[in-house]
Amino acid sequence: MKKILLAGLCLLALLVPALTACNSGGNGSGTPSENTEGLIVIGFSQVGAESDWRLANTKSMRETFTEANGYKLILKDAQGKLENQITAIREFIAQKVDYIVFAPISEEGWEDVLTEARKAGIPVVIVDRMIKTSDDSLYTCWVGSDFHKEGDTAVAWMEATFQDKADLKIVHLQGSIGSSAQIGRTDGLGAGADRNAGWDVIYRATGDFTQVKGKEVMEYVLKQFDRIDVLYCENDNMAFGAMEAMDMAKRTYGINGDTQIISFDATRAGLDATIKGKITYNVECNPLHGPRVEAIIKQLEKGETPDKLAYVEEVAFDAATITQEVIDARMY
Ligand code: GZL
Repeated sequence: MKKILLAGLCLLALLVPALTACNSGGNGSGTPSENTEGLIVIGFSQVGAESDWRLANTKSMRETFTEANGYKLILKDAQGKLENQITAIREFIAQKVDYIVFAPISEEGWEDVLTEARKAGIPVVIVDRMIKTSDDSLYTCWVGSDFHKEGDTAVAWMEATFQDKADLKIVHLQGSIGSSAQIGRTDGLGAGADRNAGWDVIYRATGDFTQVKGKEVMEYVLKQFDRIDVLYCENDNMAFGAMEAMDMAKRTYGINGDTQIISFDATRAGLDATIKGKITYNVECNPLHGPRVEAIIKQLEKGETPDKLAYVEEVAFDAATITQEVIDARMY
């Protein structure tokens, strides 16, 4: 009898998780699956996987919000589409997650879905980029970079470095149009061009923060312009694509070349290009937001009130002074 009973209990033990698993989220009931018992459920809508920066950002979130740390992370990759982010946030609302976290692909278009999240009583933490809204009660708090400061840092370096040049022919490779990162970095260059009469932005286009599009745009540019003094590139991956195009066109760049490349993100690959003198100046944009978002959620869990806006400290790297020790000491 005992053996039969034990066998029965073992069989039941095997069945229960399987049944639970079958019901986990698949029943459309809108409740997180039972296997999140005791875990804080985080719905995270990520822009996509367009750049090294984005991959490092996603990695930071995954490494922070683990079940071992007490979280269930539901990560949705929007593949670069605003409508996918809005759909994901609606799914998180239906699943009654504990927190909604998202990196907004663009600044516009969030009022309706964030109003729905507020009605559902789900705190929203915005990470990385920002949204444009007149009602900041639509989100609990934000953590990310000061993109205008990043642009200003790059332009201050340009003004110091090129102060003796009568004129400067500049090509501007923009990030995804409408994203805070693009807006801030573009505004920085715009203000610099307004202040420096000799600066001439001879061409401006978006490379959408990707290497493929950065190369495509630069292939076109190189056919139009023989002289490019500066390539102001709003992230490393577009700079890598532009370098590919310049290599193919046998155009020189970097500290000993005709075109000085200014980039943003300072990813590991970007800093490797900087210490090699291929990128002349690289402005950091720190992607390690996982621990920062967790600190906010821990405060909220304790009933505390985190700062509404939290800017991350960032630096910049000059090919003339960067060292391998500095690069090796970095976390990404
Ligand atoms: C910046 C981030 C930008 C990076 C790009 O915080 O939003 O998006 O600069 C990334 O590399 O694609």
